[in-house]
Amino acid sequence: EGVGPQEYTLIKMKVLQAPKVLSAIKQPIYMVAATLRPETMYGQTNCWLHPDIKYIAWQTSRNEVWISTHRAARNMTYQGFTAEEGNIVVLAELTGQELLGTPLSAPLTSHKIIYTLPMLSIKADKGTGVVTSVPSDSPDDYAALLDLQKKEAFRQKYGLKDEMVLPYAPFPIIEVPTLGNLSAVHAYDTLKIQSQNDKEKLAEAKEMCYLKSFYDGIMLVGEFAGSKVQDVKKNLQKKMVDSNEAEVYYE
Ligand code: A2H
Repeated sequence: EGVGPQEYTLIKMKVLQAPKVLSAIKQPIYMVAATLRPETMYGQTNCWLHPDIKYIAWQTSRNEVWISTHRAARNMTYQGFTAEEGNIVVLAELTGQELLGTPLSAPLTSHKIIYTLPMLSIKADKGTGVVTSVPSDSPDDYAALLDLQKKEAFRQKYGLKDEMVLPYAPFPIIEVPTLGNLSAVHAYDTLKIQSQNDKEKLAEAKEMCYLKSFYDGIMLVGEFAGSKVQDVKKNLQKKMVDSNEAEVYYE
């Protein structure tokens, strides 16, 4: 990591039907996912949580309840997200496992409903512990989604219904010269990746895609279709922030 804080876009993914543990909460509830790629939100197919990580539902300063790790909530209380600086009002504590299969609505994606699914490589000490999934452009996301789609036993282990997983294929949102319009799928296939556990190859795939997509990627969808990714990243971040679908977060 470089010096100084990293800027993330926090994507607000609205809980459409709260699991029982959260049923006492009457305010709108959001899972907040930290991303470096706000321009890819057109391609969201699901939200990732780690089954064993502890999350909290906490009170923000604006009649909304957010779900993240405690660590992220603490950082956010120093960035104006709570009524009182440094003070977290915890409404519930839960594991990722308890939140799996929750239906959400997320900005920009063409899917009306997406679901929370398990990803085992999520780190508790980065971002919010909530990760939005864009399998067209993130090799990690594609690998984890394919694992769930290929293995019925894996879906069953986490109590997931087929309809939460099987209909969600990656779809083209960014054209990357030499990698095509599904760059993550291209990298996955080229490197013959087998699963989300293929750490080394996934790191290679990320390298293959990341900078090329940032510098040479062209948007294929949305109001900035035809523009370069690097020219519209900020505009798309601002558009979501202005419509209360995202925030800027530092850590
Ligand atoms: B990115 P950096 Cl399309 N654990 O968003 C594991 N991964 C996490 C995480 C956590 N706790 N928090 C965030 N991330 C992911 C989109 C995306 C991302 C695309 C392509 C590449 C990419 C959709 N997923 O990241 O270590 C999030 O996934 C490749 C680096 O802070 C976030 O952006 O650099 C990125 O990793 C942040 O990683």
